[in-house]
Amino acid sequence: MRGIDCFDGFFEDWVIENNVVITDHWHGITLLGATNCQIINNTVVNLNTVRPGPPWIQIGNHKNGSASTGNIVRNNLTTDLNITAGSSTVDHNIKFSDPQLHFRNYAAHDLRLIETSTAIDQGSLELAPLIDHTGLPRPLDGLNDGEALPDIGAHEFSHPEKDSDGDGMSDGDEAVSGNSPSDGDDFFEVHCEHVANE
Ligand SMILES: [Ca+2]
Ligand SMILES: [Ca+2]
Ligand SMILES: [Ca+2]
Repeated sequence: MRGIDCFDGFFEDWVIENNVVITDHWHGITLLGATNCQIINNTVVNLNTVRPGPPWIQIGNHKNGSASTGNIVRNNLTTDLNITAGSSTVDHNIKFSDPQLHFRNYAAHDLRLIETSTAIDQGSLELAPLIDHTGLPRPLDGLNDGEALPDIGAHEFSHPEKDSDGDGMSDGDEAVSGNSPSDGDDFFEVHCEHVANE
């Protein structure tokens, strides 16, 4: 089965961001005939190791041979890239083969990043979406080194100790509880009141 695959361009000014594509075909995200499109902060992984695949992010010529121009492919975590020369600005992408190096539970399709992933804080701020695939704010300081930068891929890592908004809850805990790690007025607390018997 193919992913986000569009073969009959021209596609103009499309923004494809924050998608998680898990497929057993070459076409993870494909635009054939693209003008000024943006493919940013997506995660594209292989469903299995059987051919066809592994899946790629592709920008190629229109099927009539006309060139694609002015596109941007950035901050993507993908098993392959297939970008026709001259069609696109291509930067801050990671091409990987071993999913165990990046994802919490690849077998169960939980593609949130693990703390040791080299994708954390390695993205470009330029045109990066301000939330991730799950709605978490982006960028977060996933390395806890004082600099909040976007991660590569669809998911932003929330550090288990970093407290970006200073509300007493770590980014990691806020991601679990469903609070915002960038809003100091949004946090989770339990109030216990002692009621004495009279
Ligand atoms: Ca980050
Ligand atoms: Ca916090
Ligand atoms: Ca908060």
